Amino acid sequence: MEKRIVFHVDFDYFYAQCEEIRNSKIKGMCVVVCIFSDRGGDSGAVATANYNARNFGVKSGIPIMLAKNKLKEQDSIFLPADFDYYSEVSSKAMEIIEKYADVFEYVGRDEAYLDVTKKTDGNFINAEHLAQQLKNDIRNNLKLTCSIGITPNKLLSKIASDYKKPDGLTTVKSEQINEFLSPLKIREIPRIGKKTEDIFAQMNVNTINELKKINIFDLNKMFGRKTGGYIFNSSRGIDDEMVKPRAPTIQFSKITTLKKNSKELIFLRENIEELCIQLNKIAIENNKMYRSIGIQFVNEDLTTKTKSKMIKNPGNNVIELKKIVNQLLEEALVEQEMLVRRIGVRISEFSDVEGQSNITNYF
Ligand code: DCP
Ligand code: CA
Ligand code: CA
Repeated sequence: MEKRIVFHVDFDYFYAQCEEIRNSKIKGMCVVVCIFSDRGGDSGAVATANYNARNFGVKSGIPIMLAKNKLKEQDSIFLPADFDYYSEVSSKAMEIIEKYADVFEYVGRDEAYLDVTKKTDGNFINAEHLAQQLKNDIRNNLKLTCSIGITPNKLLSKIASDYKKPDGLTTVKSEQINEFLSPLKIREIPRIGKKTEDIFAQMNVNTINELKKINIFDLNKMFGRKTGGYIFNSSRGIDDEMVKPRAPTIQFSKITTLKKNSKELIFLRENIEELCIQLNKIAIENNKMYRSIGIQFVNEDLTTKTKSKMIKNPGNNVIELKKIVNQLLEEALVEQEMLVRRIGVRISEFSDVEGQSNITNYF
């Protein structure tokens, strides 16, 4: 296979950094973004935390209660996750990033792969300059920092972007692959989780260098041919997977928990029309017109129901939005037996409003 240069871009402590962007006053504090469960109080889990908070052992997935305990002596702030806002920041950043790629592959809200082989003439010095420009571009426009791995393939770039965080830039050329991988914990290999790590730990295999000493036949015996082959290749930095063109499917949505559970048209209409106003405002602020409109119920038993509709011409007129949403609401209420607990609206299938910049005018 021909030599390639691939970037993996990953935004640093993403949700928590988004919160710092909209309120710079919290920047020196321990910032913890929480997903509160519906049970109220402090029940729920930490989505992510900034690096100040991580110093005290706060990380993704731990109970909010535990995080509060770890930070009780610190200057800290606990915020509820605001997914719509993080999606907005993400789509602005992705719009900037994709311009740097020959091929752009969106992976999720906070990461993407870029094939930059042509743009850089396959030269790693050019690639480092390009990556630095990319970092500057999103920092200047959005105040967002990211970490980038620059290597000959997706696997290595994913590991490299995680190597020096936050605000990192790590290059691994073909001839450096061995020395880069050898000392790393096997857990650094994507898809090797705690279970696999434990299996190897029992065999006294902890680093990638040690992993490389196990031959392919034994790996196949332990994990089957597919996973065995993956582990064998990964520990040697081998990965032929191409960067595939993939754009984010962006959408904006608003959802609210109703004051009381209900399936009464008038009450639901009042609530959903308020969401239409907020959502349409976001579309206008982002210079977006939409073609797809949808509504969602979260029922009292937490099951969901959705209805959506495509309109002929892209638009962002709030009266039109309310009209369609009301139609969808009436349709959804036919045969609705359960009471509705949360109600939401979503818009997608965007096109840009011509003639205006839609990146820099938001913050
Ligand atoms: N996330 C979550 N729950 C998890 C893990 C992650 O809700 N258990 C969310 C919050 C993160 C985002 O996904 O901000 C991206 O996840 P990352 O694993 O990339 O972690 P961060 O971006 O927060 O931190 P960093 O990349 O700096 O390590
Ligand atoms: Ca991240
Ligand atoms: Ca990530």
